[in-house]
Amino acid sequence: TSQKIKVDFDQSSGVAVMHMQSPPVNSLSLEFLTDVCIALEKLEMDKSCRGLVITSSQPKVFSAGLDILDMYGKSPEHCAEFWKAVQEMWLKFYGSNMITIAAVNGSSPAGGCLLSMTCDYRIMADNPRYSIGLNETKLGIVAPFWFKDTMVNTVGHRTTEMALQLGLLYSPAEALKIGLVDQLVHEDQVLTTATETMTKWLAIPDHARQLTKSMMRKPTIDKLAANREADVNNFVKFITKDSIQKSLGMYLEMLKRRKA
Ligand code: CO8
Repeated sequence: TSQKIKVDFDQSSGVAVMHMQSPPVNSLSLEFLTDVCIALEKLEMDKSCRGLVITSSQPKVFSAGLDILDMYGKSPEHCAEFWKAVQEMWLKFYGSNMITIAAVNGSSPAGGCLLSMTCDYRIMADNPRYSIGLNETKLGIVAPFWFKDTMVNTVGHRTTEMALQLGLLYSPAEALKIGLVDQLVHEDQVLTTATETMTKWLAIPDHARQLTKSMMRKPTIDKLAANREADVNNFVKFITKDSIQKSLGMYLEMLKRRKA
């Protein structure tokens, strides 16, 4: 695998830990998404690997979501390639046969939140400085239907409707309350708690658990799988609009200003 992803696989437990280490904020660029997918595919094919914990090596951030620079000032062809990679990541994680646990050890906006929601269980650091949610509308963009469906499947329809319209980013305590994350622990304990939780999930026979997971998720997955091309076309048409490009440009400016 690439240097931006470190995978530690423990043969004896059958559990792999995927560390995202793409500085500064693990933004999901085309290159990074491709690497993540290759790493996941390898683990998926290894029958001895039953569980996967995904976490961040970056301080304070799990993932900043999709790399805005892959959507800003890029050709329609590039945007299409990028979006296919985003779809691929979601399809692979949401449909994984492995037990997947997100060790959310930092902020996790937008695509970062999506990635964590594809997992079977989420443990977040209880640091009130961190936030998680689908904040797309705040960037002037719209979370596509499969982002929405994933959130509905996680926290229900009404909560998703408000969260998406307002582009809400939740504190860990709020995220726990609405069920966007399953458990909060101290920052130092996120990864060890994930490993402990994994033990509980590993005790369930794989075939029964996998069929159950598939039963819950298949309708959502099938919806995108049957409409990938149309979804790419929608994205490209939307994201390359002048007005949308302008919104993204302003958002990037805001990120820089906030820093100064
Ligand atoms: N993409 C590209 N660059 C980013 C991103 C990003 N998502 N996030 C941060 N960066 C950059 C910053 O601009 C900054 O760059 P530079 O050093 O050149 O100034 C650098 O990364 C470090 O960022 P910060 O200084 O802000 O780091 P902090 O540790 O202070 O904060 C955060 C970390 C909280 C993650 C903060 O960076 C943040 O809020 N980032 C923006 C997150 C965000 O809103 N992401 C949304 C992306 S859109 C998405 O994922 C789904 C899109 C669905 C598309 C649907 C269209 C139809």
